[in-house]
Amino acid sequence: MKIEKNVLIMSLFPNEITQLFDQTFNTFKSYEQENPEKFIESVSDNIDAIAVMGGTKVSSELIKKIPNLKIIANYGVGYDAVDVDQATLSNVKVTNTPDVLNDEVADTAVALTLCVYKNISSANNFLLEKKWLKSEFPLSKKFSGTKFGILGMGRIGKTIAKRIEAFNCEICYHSRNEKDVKYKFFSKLEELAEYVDTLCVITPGGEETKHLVNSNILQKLGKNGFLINIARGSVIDQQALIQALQNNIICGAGLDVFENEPNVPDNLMKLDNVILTPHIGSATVETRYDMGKLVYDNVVKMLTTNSTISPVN
Ligand code: 8YV
Repeated sequence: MKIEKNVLIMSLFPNEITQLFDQTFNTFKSYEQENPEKFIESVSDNIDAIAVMGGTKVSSELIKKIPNLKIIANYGVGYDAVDVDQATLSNVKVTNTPDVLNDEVADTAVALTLCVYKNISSANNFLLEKKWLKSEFPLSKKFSGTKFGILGMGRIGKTIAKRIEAFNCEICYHSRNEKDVKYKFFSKLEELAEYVDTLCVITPGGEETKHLVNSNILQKLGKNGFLINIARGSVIDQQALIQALQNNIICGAGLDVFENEPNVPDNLMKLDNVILTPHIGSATVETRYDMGKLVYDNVVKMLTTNSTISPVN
């Protein structure tokens, strides 16, 4: 099926998805260009749709520059890098990729949690460096049976909770409103942090949640507490976190996202009580295909029927 519409692809998608776009539409790939901005300017009059990876900025200036734009299809559930207010003003639909990544991100949250409790990364290095020949690896901390706090009880939060139940943990959460779930609700994040052993952050990014986890919350989490972040770097005051980790104000952290990624501060990388991963929460072949397919399906639906599958505005 060929649809005579023009799609601006701003980031690298899985090959099968790029092929689908190429077969269906006229595509313009700004991420392949030496000067993406200049390239977008040269084609902007013709563009009907944007397909873009979450995290790549779609500013109000960019939206205003594309007069026929109908949809910005965001590849990711988080759409904090898209200026949704401007899109709405310009009558442009924004879509995201909810649900298809719940399992994957929840799996990553569990993996980070177990890795940081059991010190898996250091244990791996210890063996590779042949230190086992001389001594035993230091004992780590037991995770099963601890108190597990979730900041954000949305679709992914619930999927994480389901998995954590298997570890016989007491599960608690904080979110703006109490949810219809069986877990203990804390209306104040501070009180949740004080109560739990692990605080797992899975709340949307953006101005509303900026630095929600600050030095005060880290103090409350305390010297036996662990912080896991698979949401957005912006939710945590990264400087305060580094200080808390350096001074044993908290015990450790598992971080998949950072404030100015892909830049990660050296003093965070130097710590041995952290496990750091390069924003791989949803990054498997299977899940990225499903996310990419939803991006493609949203674009097709919008440009053929003027409706979408997963709108955010
Ligand atoms: C993606 C994510 O890695 O869905 C999200 O919000 O953070 C991740 O699944 C990111 O959006 C890039 O596609």
